[in-house]
Amino acid sequence: MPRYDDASRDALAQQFERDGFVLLPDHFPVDVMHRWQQQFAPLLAPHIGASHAEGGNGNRGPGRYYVTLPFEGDFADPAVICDDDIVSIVERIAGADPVMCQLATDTPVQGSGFQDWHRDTPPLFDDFAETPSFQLAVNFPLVDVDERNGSLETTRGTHRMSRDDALRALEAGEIAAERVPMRMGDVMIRDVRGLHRGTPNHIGEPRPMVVIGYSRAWYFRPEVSIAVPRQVFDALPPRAKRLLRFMPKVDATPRTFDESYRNFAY
Ligand SMILES: O=C(O)CCC(=O)C(=O)O
Repeated sequence: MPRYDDASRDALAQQFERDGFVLLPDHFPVDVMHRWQQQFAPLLAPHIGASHAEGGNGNRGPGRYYVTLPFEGDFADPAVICDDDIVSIVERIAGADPVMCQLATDTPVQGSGFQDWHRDTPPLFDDFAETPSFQLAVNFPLVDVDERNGSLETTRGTHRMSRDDALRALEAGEIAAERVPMRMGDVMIRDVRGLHRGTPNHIGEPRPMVVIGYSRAWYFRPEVSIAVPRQVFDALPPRAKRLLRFMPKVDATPRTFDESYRNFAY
């Protein structure tokens, strides 16, 4: 059931334009998030096990793991991946007919530290940082998140600044660093050019944060993709099929993924 009318969606899109991110509190039912959490735990476990054997280095730095979700079952639930409020806000920000191109998780565990401040993508053009938004991340946590277990730290307005200008402004105290606590069910929509960093998880429980990537209709991200089993695709509603139109269709859900996606250079 949509929770926002057109005027509220417009207001959220305007807030996004200003800040580079927007929060939708209590958006997804908590029982749905619990189901995702339960199904995610066995997918994370082998990564932690393997990295423990190698000294605890995750594929995103110490104690930090990027894990792709298989596109099936709850992870392919149209009520989540093409939620009407979210897609309508994404369309207001990134134009009509967007694409969905990423379904994964970021999980710091105990032993993780502060990441370097970064953006997740370079600007479209060199020396011209201020284009409208073209790549968005929709984030939602599978546990309650606060300063104990690694809330995202971010900045407002830096999605429309060059990385160097944003770093300079942050260092000069002209813009503030802001921790974003989130509860299960909360959703954040953010421009991935906003300067941000992961923070340490100090407790013994992993802190999974789902990331769904949506981009402008014409934008292709070779570094990520979603392998969509044909059977799952065929059962999706038209809007979800449209979002996934450029994603590879496969006979069976892959069980291993290339998790080498990196972004620290930006
Ligand atoms: O997990 C987080 O809170 C942030 C992770 C992040 O920004 C990254 O790995 O690029």
